[in-house]
Amino acid sequence: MQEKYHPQEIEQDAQQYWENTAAFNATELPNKPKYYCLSMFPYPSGKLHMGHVRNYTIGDVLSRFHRMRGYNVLQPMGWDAFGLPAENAAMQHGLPPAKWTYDNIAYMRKQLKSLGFSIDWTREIATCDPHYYRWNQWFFLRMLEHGIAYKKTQVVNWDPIDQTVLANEQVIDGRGWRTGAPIEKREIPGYYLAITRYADELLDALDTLPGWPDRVRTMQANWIGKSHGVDITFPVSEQTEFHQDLKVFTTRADTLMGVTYLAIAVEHPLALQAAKNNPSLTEFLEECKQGTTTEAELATQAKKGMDTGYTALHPITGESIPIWVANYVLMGYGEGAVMAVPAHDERDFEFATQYKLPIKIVIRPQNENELPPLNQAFIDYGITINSGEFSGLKSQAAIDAIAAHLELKQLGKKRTRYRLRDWGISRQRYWGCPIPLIHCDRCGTVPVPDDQLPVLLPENLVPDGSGNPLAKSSEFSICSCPSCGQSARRESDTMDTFVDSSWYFIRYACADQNTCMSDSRTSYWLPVDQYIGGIEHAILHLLYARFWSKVMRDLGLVYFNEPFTNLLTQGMVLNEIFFRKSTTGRINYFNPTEIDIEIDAQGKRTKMILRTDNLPVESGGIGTMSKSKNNGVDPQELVDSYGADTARLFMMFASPPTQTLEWSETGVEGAYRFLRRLWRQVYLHLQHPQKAENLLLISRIGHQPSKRFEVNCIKPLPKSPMIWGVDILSTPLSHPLWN
Ligand code: ANZ
Ligand code: ZN
Repeated sequence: MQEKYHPQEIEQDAQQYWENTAAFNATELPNKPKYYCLSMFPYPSGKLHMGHVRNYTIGDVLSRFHRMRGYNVLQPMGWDAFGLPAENAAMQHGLPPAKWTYDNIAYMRKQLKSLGFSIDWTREIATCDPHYYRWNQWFFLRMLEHGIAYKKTQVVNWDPIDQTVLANEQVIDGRGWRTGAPIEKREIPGYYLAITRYADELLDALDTLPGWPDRVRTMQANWIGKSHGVDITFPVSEQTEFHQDLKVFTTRADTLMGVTYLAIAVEHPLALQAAKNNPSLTEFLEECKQGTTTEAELATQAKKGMDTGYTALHPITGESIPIWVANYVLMGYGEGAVMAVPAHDERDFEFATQYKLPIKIVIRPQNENELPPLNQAFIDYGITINSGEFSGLKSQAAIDAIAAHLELKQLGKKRTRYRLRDWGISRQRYWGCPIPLIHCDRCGTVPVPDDQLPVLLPENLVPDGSGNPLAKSSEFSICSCPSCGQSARRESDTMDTFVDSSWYFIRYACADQNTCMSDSRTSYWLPVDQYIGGIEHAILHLLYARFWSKVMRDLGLVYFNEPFTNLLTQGMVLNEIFFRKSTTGRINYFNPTEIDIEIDAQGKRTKMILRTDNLPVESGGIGTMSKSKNNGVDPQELVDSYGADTARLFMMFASPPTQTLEWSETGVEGAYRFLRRLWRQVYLHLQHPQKAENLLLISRIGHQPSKRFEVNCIKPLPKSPMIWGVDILSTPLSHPLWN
């Protein structure tokens, strides 16, 4: 053993040794307990960022720990390789997205290897590989056969920059999740997966997941949004040309006697009918088309509306009630119409105040001494008042009584609804998995026969920003109809990339399987014992993956109910933000590595300057490492100057895995000095074994009182004693394992 700590040499040596001995290749060993440790696979954007390093370090520590405790560990890795950034990069450089993607994968794989993660690389998956996406296509066809995949035309969120449809989940504050562009509404045909059929199971099974953070379970439950209510029919007055009654969905039938107007969505058929001979209404509906179909957005935007001039009859009193179009009513939820009760609903209150519509109080607080507020809606349950024969009831009793009454008159029915919508998977994009369908003039839409799968995505096209190059490629598009043989056209839409990530963790179990989607090895490895990734995937990815797994189960392909037994959402990596504001108000961000900071004896900052021009900069505080704030630190530089172990050690020690981690150069140096000292201790120990010292390091890195993590190091390798990172044990030091 050498005297000095030279991480680069040591690490290279160790990594080579692991590679030569296939140390981390996992095989199915029926007599050993298995531990499937999965970190969310990266998008191959070009190079690793600190978030990846943290994610994969946590996963690796858990993998090593379980390996040491006798588990048969699988820790795989792959690439979420389809998606828009590749197309955009391709446009910028005039290169096919395939080349950009594969180059990035090669570079990032090298980076991951240099970090010394104990990954089984034989199971590597790239979702853009036909061996993988072939099974997306195959399974899509099975879902089509079972009616789980189906086609419909719907108002969708259109991202004008990426020129594609986005799922509601992909619209954040009215903007595209990737481009940040304001989203427009468009009507477009596409394929949908019936995730709503699984709504109840997806919701109920959250209770079977104690290993998930409560926060994530709550987010999923809210997303599914089950609510119990009543569908109520308001007969439309005779003089209107609309010959259908207006149906609404309400969770508060107890407030029925307080309805003062009805509000319908901008796209509601009644609104369109009313607009036919009402130019200002037509104009208003047009105006509302800008914006999104998402609920969060509709709830927060300024309320706008217009009277249709139509009226409907109150189902109990027979009173005539005006029908308004309102931008806060969602076409895609309930019936696309609401009975507005301004006295007891915040949005209705705001709207009624704005348009001077009457407000009628019909619920009072349970506690008689409590007064309902005058300048806002009283939204709690209470006791009905001013409600005729239904007065004096508790809210729940009133709901039941009113529902029963309406049911007798055939004007109402209790109903359970979900906020969850079916998952639209069609994207008008090139760099994705082709939807395996063929359009024939004679036979209609024909599935590609299984023996013709995969429908290969051409890898040589270069998008130019004007729509989908697949649609323009005759080589791709023109084909013959599998059913009649006549010339036909291939579907040019590709699948949402969330499809790719919905089952990659299943494929890892049998990545080399070329005759079927999943084989018996999935029964050995799945479900995943520990999943680790960012909280940003708490809804979309995790819900889709759960849904997809359940469909695979129902079609007899896997045998578990839930794919991820335990979930850890790691905290963000933060760093200080430095900037200057130019005279025009433009903000320029500088990377923290370019800044020199002077500190006085009291530890106070006296100076912050940009090294290149010696002029002062301002601090914008601490924020998530991001490109936009230019406050990222390149993990590669860190590894190059200190070695992977320093990076890993710092990651694990600076903060508990689920908490944010503040970047600190001095922290990194501290980790490095520690490893140097440790190395020296081992060296001395080997020189003078009689002076044996216990080289245990103890540190708490977990916060849950039930799980005290403690740390043990030193894992000698045969060739030379090596210090390999840290292995984190969830057993306290008093555990017999240590004796
Ligand atoms: C009358 C009422 C009175 C309501 C009251 C609430 C409070 P959840 O629980 O989320 O399902 N609603 C129904 N359909 C809607 C749509 N398409 N767009 C916007 N809002 C809609 O909410 C159900 C409630 O949301 C319903 O109950 C309805 O307003 C509104 F004091 O009806 B309520
Ligand atoms: Zn045909």
